[in-house]
Amino acid sequence: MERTYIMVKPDGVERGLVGEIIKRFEQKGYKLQALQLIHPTKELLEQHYSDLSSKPFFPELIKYMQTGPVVAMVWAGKSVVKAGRTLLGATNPLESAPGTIRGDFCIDVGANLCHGSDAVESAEKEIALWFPKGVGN
Ligand code: RTP
Repeated sequence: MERTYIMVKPDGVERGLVGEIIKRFEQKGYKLQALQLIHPTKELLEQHYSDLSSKPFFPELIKYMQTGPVVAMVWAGKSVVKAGRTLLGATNPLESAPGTIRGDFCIDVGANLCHGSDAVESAEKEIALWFPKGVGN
């Protein structure tokens, strides 16, 4: 069964959108396999976003991701990686379609509520990084 790593970022937790985001994945038909509230360290975030380390916004991104706890989740089901990204919407919320999470609830790329793995391989890497003890299934 395909799996993806979905994370509600600090702004999503702060704004009380955890339930709304979970609801959309459940409604679509996906299964929640693991969930944890985490206060991520700088080291964990730098590993998670290592592909972006040369980007000018990297320091800002790492700082924003430490402004509060995140909700780390593993979701499973048919084509969940691609369909999960569709549920989240485009990275820049000004380009996310209405009906998507980012399209409905935010306007700032630097506070875009949620993260979703972009490929099956990165999903498995991210799940191993955020759930080092496994997901319990
Ligand atoms: P994510 O990993 O959070 O799901 O986002 P993504 O794949 O859609 O986008 P990516 O290019 O990997 O960027 C990761 C996160 O960095 C922030 N970002 N800021 N200021 C900027 O121009 C900028 N560009 C990206 C966003 O929070 C984005 O989700």
